[in-house]
Amino acid sequence: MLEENRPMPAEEGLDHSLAFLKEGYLYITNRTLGFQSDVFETRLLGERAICMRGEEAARLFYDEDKFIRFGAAPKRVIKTLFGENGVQTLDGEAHRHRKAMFMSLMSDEAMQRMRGLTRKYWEIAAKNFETRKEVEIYEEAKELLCRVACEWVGVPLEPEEVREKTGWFGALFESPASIGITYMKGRNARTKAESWISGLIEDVRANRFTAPEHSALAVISFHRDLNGQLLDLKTAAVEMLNIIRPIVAVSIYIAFTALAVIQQPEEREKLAGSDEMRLGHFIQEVRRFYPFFPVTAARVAEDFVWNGYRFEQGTLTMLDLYGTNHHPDLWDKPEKFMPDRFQHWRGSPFRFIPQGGGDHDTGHRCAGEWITLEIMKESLDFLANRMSYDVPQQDLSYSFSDIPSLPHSNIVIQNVRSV
Ligand code: HEM
Ligand code: MYR
Repeated sequence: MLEENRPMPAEEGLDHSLAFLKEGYLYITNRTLGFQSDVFETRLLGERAICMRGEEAARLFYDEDKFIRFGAAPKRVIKTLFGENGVQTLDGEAHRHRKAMFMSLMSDEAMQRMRGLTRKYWEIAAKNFETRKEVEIYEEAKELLCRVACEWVGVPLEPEEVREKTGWFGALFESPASIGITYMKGRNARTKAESWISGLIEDVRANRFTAPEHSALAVISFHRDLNGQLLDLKTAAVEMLNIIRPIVAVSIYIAFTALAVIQQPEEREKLAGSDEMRLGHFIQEVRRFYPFFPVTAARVAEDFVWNGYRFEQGTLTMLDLYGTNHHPDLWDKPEKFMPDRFQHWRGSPFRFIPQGGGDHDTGHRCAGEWITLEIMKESLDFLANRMSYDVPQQDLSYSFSDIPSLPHSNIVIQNVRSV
């Protein structure tokens, strides 16, 4: 029986932001175990905060009548990862309208183009790897995806620019949960990247540069908001970066995919025929198993009671994505890497949420989830089937405190040969 109003399990103390940074991906899980509750209250970033995990919590979190995004993302995340006034911060009609702009870019043809571009740049990269003693998969994947991303969105990129631009995009997603130099690199990268892309959008609008038809550059440059106005230049640049940056960030998944290929020889064998379904199950398990996007944040829209717990208007609320993907009630042997679990998986918008849950069009679920799958399947085929290589002794561990996490060695391979 649920009482009408029961106290939410609560962590005492003035602030637990440091514990959050220290325990990282496991901070929420650790407390749900202690409290024996998938929802608890704490204090983070100087305010009261509710943390939740699991399918029912996710269903609640994505109820737009109950939670909004305005003012939810921490300032440091806005200043590095997201940018100001981007789609992540919008609610209601304004959100749907902006989100439709993103989803209009995700046609079947656009998916196939992404797959083809990923293959093209992996083929070039693999040839290049053959000429080198060893390469770091993570660093190479970032550069490769920087080329893929720019070509896919219609942004011209000269070969000599690749290193600099890759550095900017990487800094945007490597910095949001860091302090000191790493964080400052993220801030600087945002200033530079926004200014570069704003210039390009200005050129497109003034007809000095023709964006490829149907490209993200064309669509975003000429998108009109609900009042019929073009986006201001900065916001348009923020939204361009909301596509380019996360494509480059798939490099983190590629590093973890490489780790799984190295550590799971029996699973790798099953990929030998490059069967699309097998590749698909493997990368789904990579997205479920490895820590990447830890939590997403919203604020309570209006007071309500859920399972007897009071949610007060304005309260910061974090949904644990990693913890939901490892929830023992939702997954058989959650801490084992088992791609075959996806063979009979029936799908659910709130159980498997590495890139957010709910609906792509109406909610805040990741706009790039499908292109992520295409990039990952093609990259997995290269890592498992289309290159041979040696794996020297190195530190393949990864930390649950580093956000985002990454295998410590960045995955070094040697003697690469195309097969
Ligand atoms: C939103 C994860 C790749 C574009 C999100 C959210 C997560 C996420 C967790 C927020 C969900 C929420 O707050 O409810 C990831 C991960 C990726 C990835 C782990 C792997 C690298 C991509 C790609 C794109 C993309 C390739 C390219 C278009 C977006 C956009 C949003 C978003 C535009 C905002 C959606 C909204 O607020 O409505 N992503 N994403 N992401 N993602 Fe991704
Ligand atoms: C992207 O670039 O959007 C995709 C992946 C970036 C992951 C970076 C991990 C740090 C996230 C901290 C987020 C806290 C949100 C409230």
